[in-house]
Amino acid sequence: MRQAGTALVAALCALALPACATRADDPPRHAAASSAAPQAEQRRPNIVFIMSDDHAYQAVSAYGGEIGRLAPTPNIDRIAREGAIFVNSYVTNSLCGPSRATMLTGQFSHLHGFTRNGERFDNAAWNWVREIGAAGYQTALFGKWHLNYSPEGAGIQTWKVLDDQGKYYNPDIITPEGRSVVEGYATDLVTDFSLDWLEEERDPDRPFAILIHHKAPHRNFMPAIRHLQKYLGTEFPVPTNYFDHYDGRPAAAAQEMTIYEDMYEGHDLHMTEAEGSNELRFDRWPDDFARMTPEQRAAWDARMQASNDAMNEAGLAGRELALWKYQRYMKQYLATVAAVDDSVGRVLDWLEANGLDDNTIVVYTSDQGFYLGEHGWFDKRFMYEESLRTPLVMRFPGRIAPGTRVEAPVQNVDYAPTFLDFAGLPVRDAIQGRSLREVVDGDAPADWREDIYYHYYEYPGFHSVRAHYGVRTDRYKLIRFYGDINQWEFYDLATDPGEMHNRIDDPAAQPIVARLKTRLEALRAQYRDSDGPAVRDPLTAVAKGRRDAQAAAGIGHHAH
Ligand code: SGN
Ligand code: CA
Repeated sequence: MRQAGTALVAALCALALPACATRADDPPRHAAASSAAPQAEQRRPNIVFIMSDDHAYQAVSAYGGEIGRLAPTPNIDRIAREGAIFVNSYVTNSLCGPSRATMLTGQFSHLHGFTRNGERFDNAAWNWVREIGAAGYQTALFGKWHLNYSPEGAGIQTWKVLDDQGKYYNPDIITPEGRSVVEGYATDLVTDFSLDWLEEERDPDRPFAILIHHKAPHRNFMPAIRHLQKYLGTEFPVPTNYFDHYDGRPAAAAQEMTIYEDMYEGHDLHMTEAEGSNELRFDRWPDDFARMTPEQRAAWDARMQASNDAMNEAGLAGRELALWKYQRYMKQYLATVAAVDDSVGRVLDWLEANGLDDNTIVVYTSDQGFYLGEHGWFDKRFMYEESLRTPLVMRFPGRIAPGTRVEAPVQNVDYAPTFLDFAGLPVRDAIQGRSLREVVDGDAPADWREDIYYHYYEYPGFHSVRAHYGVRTDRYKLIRFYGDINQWEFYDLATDPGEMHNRIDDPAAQPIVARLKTRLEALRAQYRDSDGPAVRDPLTAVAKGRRDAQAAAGIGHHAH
């Protein structure tokens, strides 16, 4: 695979791809990596694992959608152009804490035990960062942790984290020394912490793994001052199912996550009370704005006032107001993404300027996907496409050919084994995912998975999304919602990509539905999530998950 990859790089460079052209002055680098194989192979790669929070793949221009065209992410795209883009990248449970715990452990929620936000991750449990640290890597984490108060005891050597969800302006920062408010914009601060560590604290003679985990573009969508007006004049395309009827989908009908009704007008949409006033409308958590300095707030108001005044003057209602809210949401959300993309650019530039880009794996992903108005929603949780998918791009010069498109279905359960594998460490049995090294040449091995398993638990909870689990193949999706709703759903994504028609009762679909039900049971058994009755009582499932996680992680064998 290695040789094939190198040959492909050479072939692509011969075609003068832009990514290669910028390196024309330094042609032997990739070639040298293979001819000097014995030495190069011993040089363990650095790992830069960048993750944002709630970044929809629809808002990453490398994925080619219309939003990306209007609000491009050139630096994230650079990773894809110089490496691989995973076009079928999914999560196992579309929620922050469970996803992060999955990325750390390589296990589904029911095994690591963190099934819903508000759980507490056991920092003593096995995770890949501690493992590669023990094998000689320097490890550091900056930004969002959100698994419990801090990473204390998780075996990450250096860390500086946001408190809980993190605040956009002047966030509380927790370090081993304590907690303090640091003035600045969260995305920029997390980048500064990361670059400072790389520049000043890192031992240049040892490989490193740095986790740069942003708060943005998570709710309440507050952009940096420099980006506040970036999209104010841009009209974004309204999803065709923005005004969804939810017919045949009782769980979708019962959620509380519509842009038109469930977003807080002040807190999330930054709308003001009246023309000429800067007082925010309903603001569920006033601290996000109250903690701005007077200068920051004045700069904010100066840039937002005209738009807010125009809105108040227009006196919109009903459908018009719902459409206005969609546009305001997109403007603010995408402006927070702009700072994340700036951050990625700063990190890539730093690697290049320090000659580290060749021997460093750079990964960009999000903890899950997000709705950008599809079905009328923001937030995530559902197994419907936009939140099930998560962006994933990866660069590793000489090992991943520029412009690689990975079609194989991958999941966040695969990240831990990937990092171990690239670091030259064995993958342990308790890990349920597989190393992405097997698919980054664009050619999946014959025994690679063909479908993916998903399980969401957090109900009752924010946004009232019922617990559900399901299977997605390359074409079909079968979901079972359970708890106070017992509902199966079936979609043919080839004919109904927007998942508007639940065909579970369609006679023509029955042979496929039957096949998928069998397949779903097989997956539940394979991943050991086969405790059927637990689905009636999510709390029991959590307790079982904890027990299984401890057994799987072999707790008791590891001294921490
Ligand atoms: C907060 C948000 C919710 C969001 C959860 C989970 N409300 O509670 O809208 O679903 O986080 O997000 S907020 O107004 O406090 O931001 S997650 O990314 O942590 O899973
Ligand atoms: Ca999230």
